[in-house]
Amino acid sequence: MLLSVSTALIDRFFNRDERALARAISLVESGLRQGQQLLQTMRPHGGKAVIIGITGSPGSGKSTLTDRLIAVARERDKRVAVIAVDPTSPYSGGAILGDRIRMMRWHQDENVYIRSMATRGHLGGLAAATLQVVALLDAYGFDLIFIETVGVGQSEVDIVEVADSTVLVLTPGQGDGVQAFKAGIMEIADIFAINKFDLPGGPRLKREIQAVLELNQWTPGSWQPPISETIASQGQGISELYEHIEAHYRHLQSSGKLRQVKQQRARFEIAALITEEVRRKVHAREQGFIEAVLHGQMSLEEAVKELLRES
Ligand SMILES: Nc1nc2c(ncn2[C@@H]2O[C@H](COP(=O)(O)OP(=O)(O)OP(=O)(O)O)[C@@H](O)[C@H]2O)c(=O)[nH]1
Ligand SMILES: [Mg+2]
Repeated sequence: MLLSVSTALIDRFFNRDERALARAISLVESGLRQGQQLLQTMRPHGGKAVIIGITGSPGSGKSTLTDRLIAVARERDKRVAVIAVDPTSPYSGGAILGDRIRMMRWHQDENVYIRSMATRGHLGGLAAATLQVVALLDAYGFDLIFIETVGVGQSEVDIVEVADSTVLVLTPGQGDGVQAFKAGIMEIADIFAINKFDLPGGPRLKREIQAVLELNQWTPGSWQPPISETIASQGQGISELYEHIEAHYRHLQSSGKLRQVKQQRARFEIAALITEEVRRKVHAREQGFIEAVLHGQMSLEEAVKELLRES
């Protein structure tokens, strides 16, 4: 039997009942039909939130920065949600607990919502699930949604694909600048935050980033990524970082790029679901089909066509 979502849940959601939000998120995360129905009901009410990706290596201070950014946002009376994508990396074993404790102080504030996402068992993968949760948080009425995730490219959520603005957090003295350059992740930053500026090597890292940025050809009206110097643990440089985020959003609006970013997000979400669907189909195919491909009786192209044809 196909259960439909109760109208009571929807009413409570729109009345900003946090438990209804949590329930809605669980339903969406579960990948059940009900979750998708719910999402469909909520989605038209969204589209207003600013989505900010916070990324950088493990331990660079992303959670501490996010916590400080929440404080600035609350001073400005913004409603804030944070999605902490559970790191899969072995270094970050205790990170989730750390994040919880750090951000615990927001527990009593009904305008702050913090949620971590587990890395497994999502319809369409973690990236799609994260986006679906973002859509719910947006519809619920959060003004700012932060997504914290470790690394770029290799990570399960490609933050560039999903955020309006990406803040790349680098730290001095660990060759972070060089590594970021080598890994080709400099381009993903709309804003740089050199965190732990209290440690030696901050100015040097800043010069390295500037040198790389200068290699780019700037056309009039293009966005030049600003570099913030922050000491998140002491709350320094945070307002400036916040202002850079606001400025970038204004740039997206005035240049018409915001629309492109949103379209890109929808594309990503659709593609993630298709990928998952196709993967499921491939794994469900009988041995004969797979053997035919293996022994060259059926070309890869034919196999793909056949899989895509069946619905
Ligand atoms: N010296 C110094 N330490 C900092 C600064 N910001 C954060 N830290 C410390 O760095 C450690 C890691 O901070 P987190 O905010 O947990 O870093 P993270 O990037 O969220 O870490 P993961 O989620 O595990 O990748 C903590 O012990 C912080 O107190 C800073 O500006 N200076
Ligand atoms: Mg963290």
